[in-house]
Amino acid sequence: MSIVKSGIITLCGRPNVGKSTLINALVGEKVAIVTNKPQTTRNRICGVLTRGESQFVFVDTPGLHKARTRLGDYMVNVVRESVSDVDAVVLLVEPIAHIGEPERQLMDRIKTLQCPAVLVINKTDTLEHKEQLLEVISLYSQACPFDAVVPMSARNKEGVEELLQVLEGYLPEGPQLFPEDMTSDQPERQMMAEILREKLLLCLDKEIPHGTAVEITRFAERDDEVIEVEATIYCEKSSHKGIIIGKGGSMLKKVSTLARQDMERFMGTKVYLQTWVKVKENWRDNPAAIQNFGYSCDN
Ligand SMILES: Nc1nc2c(ncn2[C@@H]2O[C@H](COP(=O)(O)OP(=O)(O)OP(=O)(O)O)[C@@H](O)[C@H]2O)c(=O)[nH]1
Ligand SMILES: [Mg+2]
Repeated sequence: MSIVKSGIITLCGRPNVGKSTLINALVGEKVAIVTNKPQTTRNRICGVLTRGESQFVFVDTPGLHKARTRLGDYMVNVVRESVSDVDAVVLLVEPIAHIGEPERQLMDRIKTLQCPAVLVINKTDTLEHKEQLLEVISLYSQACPFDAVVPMSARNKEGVEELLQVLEGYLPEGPQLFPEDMTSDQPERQMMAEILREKLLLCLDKEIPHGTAVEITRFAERDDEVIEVEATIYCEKSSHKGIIIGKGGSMLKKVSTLARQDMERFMGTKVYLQTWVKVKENWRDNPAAIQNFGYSCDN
């Protein structure tokens, strides 16, 4: 079937609201890493869904927050650039009848755009009473003229089909933008780095995982189809390095094993992963380092 409708749809919202969970549910594959820690996503990531005559290009963005580092400034800038001239915008919110600063800022921005805007109230599985949902809907509807409101549980994949049907109605006529079988614009190398960063976020506490960056220094397929991946984990302090490596290397082993298993699932073949840990002091405030780790403004 040939594509007759296509469009770009940005997902935005505060950190940890479930944007990356939603993009994975929409695309039907894991294209973005998900953790229980805020500020997981650092870059703009495209997820592509092609079905019937339509092609959706979803843009996952970092959670809008008050930046405290230059990396944070970069992330906030990614949000600003992504919530712009697109075919539709989806604002994700928690199922709480309170409008916070990130929501206020994003709604101000959405009001200036000429495209349809959808409010997604996520995590409805956490609601005890249905009336709470009505309160949230009424509060946000008064604050911003949304074209549609979709309550959902992205994690349980409830409401995802409803959202797709709403968004399909907003897709303009347009050509195929990506190959039919493509689900993400992320190169495999970058996905490997993200998977490792996800495991660091999951396994480490406090500020340490937020100060890590991953560089893939080797990515090569051997004749026996095993993929060799070499990765360097950067952290901000030598005390952090010790924690990442752990007693007798136990933490690094745990993180690397979890990452390798996910990499193998993603690549559909065996992966041989080697990891190193290095210190790059306060890299999150160092523009050259930020750029070097792939967080550059023309990304
Ligand atoms: N209960 C519940 N939890 C959810 C739902 N959707 C996402 N989560 C959880 O919320 C947490 C954050 O999810 P992410 O998808 O990483 O959130 P995000 O908005 O991409 O976060 P940042 O990248 O940090 O901005 C994870 O622990 C998810 O499992 C949902 O529908 N219900
Ligand atoms: Mg995310």
